[in-house]
Amino acid sequence: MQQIISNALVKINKLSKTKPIKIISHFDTDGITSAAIFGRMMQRWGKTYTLQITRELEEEYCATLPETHVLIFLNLASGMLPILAQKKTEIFVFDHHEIPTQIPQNVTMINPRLTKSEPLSSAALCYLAARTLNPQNKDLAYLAVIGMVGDQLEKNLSPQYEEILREAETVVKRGLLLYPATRPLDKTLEYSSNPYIPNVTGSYRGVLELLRDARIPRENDRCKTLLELTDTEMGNLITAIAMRIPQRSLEQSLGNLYVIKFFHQQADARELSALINACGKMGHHSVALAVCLGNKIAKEQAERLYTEYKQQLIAGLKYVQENTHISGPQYTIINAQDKIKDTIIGTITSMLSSSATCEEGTILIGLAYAQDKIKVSARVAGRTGRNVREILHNAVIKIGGEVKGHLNAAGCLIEKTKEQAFITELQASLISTN
Ligand SMILES: [Mn+2]
Repeated sequence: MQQIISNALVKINKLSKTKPIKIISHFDTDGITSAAIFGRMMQRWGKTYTLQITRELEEEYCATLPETHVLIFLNLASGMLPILAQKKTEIFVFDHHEIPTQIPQNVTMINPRLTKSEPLSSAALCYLAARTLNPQNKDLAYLAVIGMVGDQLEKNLSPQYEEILREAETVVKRGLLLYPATRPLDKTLEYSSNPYIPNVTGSYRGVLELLRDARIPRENDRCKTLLELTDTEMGNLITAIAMRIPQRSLEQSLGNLYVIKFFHQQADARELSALINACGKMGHHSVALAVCLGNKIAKEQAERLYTEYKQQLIAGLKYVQENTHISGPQYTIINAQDKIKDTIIGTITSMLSSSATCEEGTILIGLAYAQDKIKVSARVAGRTGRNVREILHNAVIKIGGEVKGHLNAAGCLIEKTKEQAFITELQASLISTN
């Protein structure tokens, strides 16, 4: 990987002397942290560049990208190589997604899948590039940690990540994945939706009972944070929660907590990832980028967007709870129309499918209007091997639409005029695979 990165940097350096550079990155946490690292690296390198964050890399969007520029893609484009091949300019792709087709002549690919090396997020690739160029860029390691958490690559830590964590001076602690781990535990528990703990989430009295069961003492009239718990206290807390939620949710909620330095304070990388993700989802990409690079005003704006985003999620969950949906054997179709935003329908279906009340093997499909289209998100509860990508694929064959995603999480966009036709096809597809 190191050799591929070094070669790419040499090429970029050479090209930058005759051509302007345009960076295109994805709007999720990994994409935004990638852009922040790469942008700062370019700035310190003395290179000028323009940067664009995009939600999706569609053919139409690709057509708008100027051939007068060297194009650098971060956290996307591995799946779009045939389209990139048509662009008459040099292209670099720093990405970790699957490469389904041959790499065209004009594309330099920086992707860990090429070398069978360990999985790395795009932010980690960008960080390795930045570090190669200038040791001063080691101060950007915290962004690679946020990107890692954003892409959920933290469960099986590879040696490369161990090194990045050290360089970011990360505090790693095993335990319960409630966040932020830096906030007094009573508050974190009260607002915990993942895992959702019956009679504790949303109930301060329930929180106090749980804390009593777990024998977690108060200190100076303040509840300890997760980060401050001793190993015994952490163990007791997990036992007390295990009595209240199903085994499946508990297993998903155990792992490493990562605490990094951010704005001169200790901060939970998961919380920061959620904050950046929220800004991206709400369409405020420049706020998200500025937060990554330490802008104080942007941080305040981001906090407001994050709160608003969480409120939208809660309103969406409430809508789902209070309305009836199309359901059949082991499936539910939530046709939210304009009641839930297209940018959060995926998150809502994910949250519902991992909740304790959702039976293993159940398929959840959410539909939300996205201007003249409908955004469709499909998820399956648990790891049963039921293939939601295929189910969606079979449903859109007749009506049109490209399915993206994988076995247990997939999505697509369909024409709004095909709403009823799609639901009919979808039900047929669901029943035939059950
Ligand atoms: Mn990624």
